Formats: sequence, C-alpha cells, structure tokens
Amino acid sequence: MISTRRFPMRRLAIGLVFVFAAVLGACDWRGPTPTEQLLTASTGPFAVSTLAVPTSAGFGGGTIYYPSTTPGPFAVVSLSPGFTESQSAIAGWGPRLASHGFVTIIINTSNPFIDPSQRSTEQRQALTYVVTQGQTSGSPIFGKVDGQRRGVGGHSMGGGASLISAQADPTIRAVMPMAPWNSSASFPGITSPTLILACQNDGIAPVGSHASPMYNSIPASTKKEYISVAGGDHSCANAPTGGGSAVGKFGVAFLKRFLDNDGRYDPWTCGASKPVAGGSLSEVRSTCPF
Ligand code: 9J3
Repeated sequence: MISTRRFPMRRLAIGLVFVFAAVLGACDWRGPTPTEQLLTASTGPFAVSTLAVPTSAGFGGGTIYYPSTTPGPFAVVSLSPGFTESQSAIAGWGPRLASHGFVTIIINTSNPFIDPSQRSTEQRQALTYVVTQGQTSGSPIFGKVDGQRRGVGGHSMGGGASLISAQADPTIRAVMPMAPWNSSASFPGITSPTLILACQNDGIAPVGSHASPMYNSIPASTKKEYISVAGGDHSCANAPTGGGSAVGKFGVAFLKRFLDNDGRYDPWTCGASKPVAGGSLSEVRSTCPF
C-alpha cells in the first residue's frame, strides 16, 4: 500500500515544480527600477563582456556583447549594419543593450554590399547562432540566452532587413530599425512590436519614402512607434547617444517592455515622455496605449 501512496505524492511534487517554474519563468524583468537617469547614462547597470564571432559562423561573424556577472537568461537581440558598413558603424549599441540585460550580437554581413533581404537572412542566422551558443556548455554565454525572446534591429539596409525579418518570422518579439532603407516600404505583415528610429533630414533614406511609409504600412493593430530625431542625418540613430540620447533611451525602454515584458518601462513607451516641441525629436507617432 505504500507504493500506491507514493505515486500521488510524486505527481503532486512534479506539479509543484511546474507551478514554481511557471511563476519564476513569468518574470523576465532584469535590473533596477528605471529612471530617466538610468536610461540616458552611457551605460546600464550590468557589467559587459564581449565574445568575438568568427566568419565561420555562417554570416560574416561579428561580436556578442553580454552581461557577464548577472544571472540570466536574457533576451537576445541581433543587429545588422547598413550598406558598405561593418559592425563598427553601430557598435555603440552593443555595450548599451548588454548593460541593460540583453545578449546582443552585432554582425558583419558576408559582404558589405548585400541587399536587405540577404541581410535579414544573415541576421536571423546570427540569432540562431547566439541561441545555440547559449545551449553549448563551455560557451561564455552558456545558460545566458532565452531563445524564446528574440529581437532584431539594424541601420539603413540593416533596418530594412529587420522589418523583413519581422514579417518573415512573427515569433520575433521586438523590432528596432534605425533610419531604415528598403526598396519596398510596405510591411503589412508585421505583427511584432516595432520602434522605428527615424532621422528627420536623412538624405540617404529619406523619411518620406522609407521610415514614414514603412511605419504607416504596419497594421494599426500592431504595437508600433515612430520617433524622428530633429535635424538628424542618416546616422542619427547609429549610436544610443543620438538625438540627445533620445534614441538610446527610447530604444532600451522599448526592448525592455517587449523582450522582458517589463511594464516598469511604460512611462518611456506610452507615457508622456516624448515632448516634441523644443526637444530633440521632430515627430512621434504610436499606436499607444499598448
Ligand atoms: O544601408 C544603407 O545605408 C542604404 C543606403 C543606400 O544608399 O542604398 C542605396 C542602394
């Protein structure tokens, strides 16, 4: 009779493990309560290390920036540079995002002239590479990557690539194009939350034919935002310090909100935190409240 008792107890124990795992897993928040100061500081709260990715990875290699001493797992973000650019063009985003709790890969493309569609393919290969590294014992990022929480972004053709990635893979949870460029500005299939960082005076990817119609083409049912840096040129969002630090502040907040499900960042996504008149932004659009 002991054995018939043991099985219900075991089922109860297993059930409790699942309940605890679900409760713990439900909270992906990382880091202290956000403040304006935390979001505009040159670095976030976590120490960062880097890991060089060889070209043999399949795309053009690049660099993984990751929180080194804080327990994960963390969401993963894959960023692509633009036409003719290498990872260095947007390298400032690596330490900024990682120090706020994102394992971030900034890629080199297999060659600097590939189109946004190919950039999207390589950016998604890089996401898979990072997730796999996170599952590989011996990797410096072993156990640090939550492959369910993946985001993409990039500059110019890399921004176009991130929109293509989101349209192709709706399991991508957040999209952050910077001065995006693509031959088509139509993305009616995007359902993932998207923050477009636009540059008002962009002469290479003019907002009137790229960022603006791209934003408008995303369904109104999608959580989306558009911020435009007043007077900004094509590289206004290449670093988080762009737009008087507005792009870093709102970029980090958007990724925290949608990759970490962190509602503490609501004041910087849908709050009254984006003054246009007299500020560094020329325009704000959104489908708030989210
Ligand atoms: O990635 C970019 O900077 C796109 C700019 C561009 O001029 O594309 C034209 C082919």
